[in-house]
Amino acid sequence: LSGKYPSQRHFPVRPALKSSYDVVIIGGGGHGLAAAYYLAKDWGITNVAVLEKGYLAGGNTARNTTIVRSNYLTPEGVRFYDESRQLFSDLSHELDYNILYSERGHLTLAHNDAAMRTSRWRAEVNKHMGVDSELVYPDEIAKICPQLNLSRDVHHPIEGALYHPPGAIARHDGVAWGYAKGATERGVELHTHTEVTGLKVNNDEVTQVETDRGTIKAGVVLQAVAGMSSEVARMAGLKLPIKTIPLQACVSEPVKPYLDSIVVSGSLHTYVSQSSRGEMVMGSAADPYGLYSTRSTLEFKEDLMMNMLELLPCLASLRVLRQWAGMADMTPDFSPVMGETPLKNYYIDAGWGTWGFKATPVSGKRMAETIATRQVPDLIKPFALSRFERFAQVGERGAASVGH
Ligand code: FAD
Ligand code: PYC
Repeated sequence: LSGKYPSQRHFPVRPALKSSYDVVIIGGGGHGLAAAYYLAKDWGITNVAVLEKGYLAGGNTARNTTIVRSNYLTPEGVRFYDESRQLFSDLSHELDYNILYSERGHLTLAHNDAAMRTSRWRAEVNKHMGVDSELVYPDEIAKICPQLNLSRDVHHPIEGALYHPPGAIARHDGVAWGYAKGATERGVELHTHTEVTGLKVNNDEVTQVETDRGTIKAGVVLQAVAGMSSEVARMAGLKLPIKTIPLQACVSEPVKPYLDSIVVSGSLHTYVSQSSRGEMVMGSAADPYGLYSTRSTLEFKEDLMMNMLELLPCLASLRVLRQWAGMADMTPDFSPVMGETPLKNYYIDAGWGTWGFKATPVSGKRMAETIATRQVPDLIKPFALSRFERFAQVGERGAASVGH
């Protein structure tokens, strides 16, 4: 590693903070970094600073279970997440960075009539929108995922499933690092360990961004801070319909490739996939209380394993290697908040709750377009903050993989 990058392999050393930028992005997670990348690449806007209070992408991007799918419930949601899935499938090539994108097939198990009905509903909406999803029954499930326990002699027998062949996983850090590398190579400045502590507002515009390294001016500000969305928006005088709730996950010790499919049971509050390095990546329902904390609990692990072992008894002898939590910014309709705010130069990318990793490419691309053109693209118009005043919610609760 010679002269150009003396102490870091992928990224330039953190520069001094300038007094002003055309665009300031608050939050150096996948979404903020993707927006910076597309601003530079698609629109030639490179006088951009990404401000990240911790280390690069150490928030929910580092903590998620990397499931990518577009089997949503509403046409607005399906269209949006499918654009992201398509961007994901070519992202290693786009970024010249291997994100280990791996199509596995995604099974959402149904254990009762209500879940079968929602699965059928999702399958029909998906097919209508050109997305590959189908309702399958136990004989087909046995062929897709022979590891599953399809016995009727359990608490909650599997009645069927929504099968979504393009469902995939990816290397979460790789996605953030690839976008960061692509952005900095084009001139974007990355300021890690730089916390935004205040926002000065004058005449419906943000005039100054205060940080623990000094104050800067910005032509446009984008907030992309996930679990801290309400707190940062409050600095700009905005109140969001968002509640922050911890979501926990864990991984097992790594084993040889064993489980191809991504398996989700909303009713049993359990999901699992096997990562490219062999760990079983497992999660459960969101914690039952709002909290700004990334501590993890024994209760989570016990509840998860109780149900997991009913679905996949073969995992019984695996040991848990790591456990952690992230902070999910939950909206009432389980859809994101994207686009304009009542402030003229302040844009928002929030409300990603338990579902936003899969949206990293599309949110970055479409928020960059919004900032560059000052026009909200049709694709993200349904997710405007103003929908909560217009009674125009985009209800995706039935397609959230984890219970809430
Ligand atoms: P983040 O990666 O959290 O980035 C926001 C950044 O803002 C953070 O790095 C934070 O440090 C920074 N920040 C906050 N405040 C400030 C400040 N004042 N100044 C400067 N910086 C600040 N989604 C899926 O699609 N599929 C999944 O399988 C999935 N599984 C999940 C599992 C778990 C356990 C969790 C917690 C979430 C999961 N999600 C999943 C949701 C997904 O992780 C998030 O929606 C997504 O990562 C949000 O990305 P982001 O870039 O907006 O946020
Ligand atoms: O959105 O698919 C998802 C998901 C799975 C686990 C957490 N989120």
